[in-house]
Amino acid sequence: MATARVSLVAHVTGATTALPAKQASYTIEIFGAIAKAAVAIQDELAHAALRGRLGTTGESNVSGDSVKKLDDWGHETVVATLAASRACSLLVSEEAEAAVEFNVPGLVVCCDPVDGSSSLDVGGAVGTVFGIRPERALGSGREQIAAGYVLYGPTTLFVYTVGRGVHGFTLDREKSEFVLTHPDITVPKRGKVYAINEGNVHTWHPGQRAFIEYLKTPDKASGRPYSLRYSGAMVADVHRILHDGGIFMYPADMSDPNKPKPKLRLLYEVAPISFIAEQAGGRASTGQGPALDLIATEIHQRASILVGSTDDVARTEQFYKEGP
Ligand code: AFP
Repeated sequence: MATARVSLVAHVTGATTALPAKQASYTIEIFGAIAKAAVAIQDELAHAALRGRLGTTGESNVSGDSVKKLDDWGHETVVATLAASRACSLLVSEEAEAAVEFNVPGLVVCCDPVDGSSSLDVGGAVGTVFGIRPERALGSGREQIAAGYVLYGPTTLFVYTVGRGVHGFTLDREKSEFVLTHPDITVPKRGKVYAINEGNVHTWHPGQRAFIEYLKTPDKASGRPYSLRYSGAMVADVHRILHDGGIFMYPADMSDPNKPKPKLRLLYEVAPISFIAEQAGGRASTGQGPALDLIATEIHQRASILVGSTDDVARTEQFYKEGP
């Protein structure tokens, strides 16, 4: 028997029945808007070299990263579709120093429109990441009512949670519609893959260094060594981990132990990915505790993240606690 075709918006509508009515309808509209932006972004990515959309704009964003033309274009696209949804009151975007106000009642969206920019000019996989919050951008990650990411690779995948599991949808390009293909994504309890920018090893906490050494040390009984897979685009790396298990890490630079310097952004990278990981039965930590418990006090705040299989994240925390 052929299975029924379930669209993203139909699925979100079914999954948001427990939310207050207004919140549910805003959430559905926002998912529709982000899906529309994602369809446009995947098309622009596919044709970027032909449309003169590779390279940089010459500007830097608030994080000091040089802005790629596609970063800018992705931001404008998300702004336009959210504005048209009339369901988003405020957008925090990696590409805008101040939050964008839409002057309508609605929910707050925190978004990195095109994450993994270093892969753009080489045709690598990149993503869109977002979290949705009820009233304010700042506060704990546990205030999020929804989160998701879009992975632009050989196929375009939309993965989301509203606190009722994690579900994945593949873009049917002919119909410009996301269709359910990966229901109930569950992270294996333990994996065989780690993802980290190992070039930064000399800046890590000693426990972090010892953990990576542990993963690389052969031991048949515990399935070591692990394999390293790292693309430089969090969505692509985390998606692999959610699927196959293992751990993605972006620890803080601890060159000055009194001034840890994390890199990833809390509101539109760490918090949404942590919500998704927990909902998929995995774990997300800062090394000291659950990443979702972090309280954002600034919109472009940065945070560390260790995310993936519960056993692998728990073991990293143990190394942080006990050291080498
Ligand atoms: P952008 O936000 O500039 O696109 O950077 C990507 C990213 O935030 C995340 O997606 C990657 O995992 C990480 O940075 C890669 O950083 P390194 O290049 O330092 O490994």
